Amino acid sequence: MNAARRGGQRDGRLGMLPAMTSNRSAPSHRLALALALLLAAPAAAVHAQAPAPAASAVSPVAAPDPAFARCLAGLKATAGAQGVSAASFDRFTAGLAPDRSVLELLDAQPEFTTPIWDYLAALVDDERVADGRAMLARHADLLARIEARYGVDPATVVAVWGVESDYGRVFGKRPLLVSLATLSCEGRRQAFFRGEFIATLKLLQAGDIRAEGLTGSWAGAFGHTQFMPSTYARIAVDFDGDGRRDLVGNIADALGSTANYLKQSGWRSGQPWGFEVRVPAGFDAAQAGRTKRRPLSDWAARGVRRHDGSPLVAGGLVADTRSALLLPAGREGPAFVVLRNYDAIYAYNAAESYALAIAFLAERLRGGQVPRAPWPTDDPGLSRAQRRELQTLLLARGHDIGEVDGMIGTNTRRAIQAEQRRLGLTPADGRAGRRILDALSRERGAAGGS
Ligand SMILES: [Ca+2]
Repeated sequence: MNAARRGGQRDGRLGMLPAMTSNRSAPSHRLALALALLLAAPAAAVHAQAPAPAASAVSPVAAPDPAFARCLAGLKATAGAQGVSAASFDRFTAGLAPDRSVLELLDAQPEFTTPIWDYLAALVDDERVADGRAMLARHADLLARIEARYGVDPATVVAVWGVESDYGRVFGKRPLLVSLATLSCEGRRQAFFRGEFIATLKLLQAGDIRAEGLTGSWAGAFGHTQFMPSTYARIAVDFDGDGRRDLVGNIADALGSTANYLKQSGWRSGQPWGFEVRVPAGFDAAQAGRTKRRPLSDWAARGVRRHDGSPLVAGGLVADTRSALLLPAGREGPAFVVLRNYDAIYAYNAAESYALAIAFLAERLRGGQVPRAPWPTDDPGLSRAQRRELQTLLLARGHDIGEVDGMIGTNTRRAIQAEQRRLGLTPADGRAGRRILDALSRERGAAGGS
């Protein structure tokens, strides 16, 4: 559902800022929010000192802004042709002024890359598992009705919710219409964002959502499920039957719509997303990849086994079940065979790290554990609790990193880098990993004991 987020990630490394993809051609979605949560206050902080984008020669102080006003007038005509009344348009755009900081985000290049194990350590941590189990219990009846209608199991639906908005805690802070109007009138994706802006106006006019306090990610994903507006228009359902499709204020609608999205993306009821496997010595890594699909029996013939040693073709799966093999961190890391339901999750947000986070979180919500094989690193990633612990240690060392929020932003990275240099740790890359956390913890423990 969201179209705009998620960084392109290859070879187990994740770009920090989203590449834009079309919602239509690739029903992708919104991971920017998750990324922003994890990786930092990315852009605003990172690019605060960047030169102003060349495109905006206009003053950011938007008193009378004739170019923007002309653009809005054009949008009014286009929206009118699509059924948005003049009265609605005027009402929802009254006083609208551009916020050009979103243009910097649109053009931002990733400043850091993040290993997949860092991404997963924060998205699938003990807190999110505990919170998710609480949600499974609290909404058990609702989730059972959703499963009955769409065939998607409760753990998967709740896992998407947990990754998208931390179970409704984080919707994005930017006024939605401001961001979308700005991106509709300036920058390099105007045609795409005009569609999203008009889709938002239609949702407002229909009464599905309310304009007051409507916020989202800088690129326009919003609500519990972080759908882009056009995805919302296409996929959202009024699950509680009150006449509105409300993915901002109504959990039943939000979770029902998540399940509807997965169903529309080809979800197979009763099938797993996939499972962890072992590949034989000498396995050709070039065979791996989500789109290199083969019958399950082909992988078995190549010596691939489930991680527990049992055969691939089992548990309701048949020899010609379509499947692909993933090596998210290369041959030295965990391996997975994935099925159609993995593709359905991937459709929600086209990033491998994102789809794996959903799959792994769902697995843990069911009481399982994945992956069992270790990631190929001697400096593992940190949970959000560990990130907060690291930030607390950095504050105690006198670094000005703002508040302890578990988000690794530019200031935290710089502080980590300074500490890595002081302690002689290499590489001094500013990455928040176990090694720097342990080193600072030990040091403080020793200081406290003396
Ligand atoms: Ca409703």
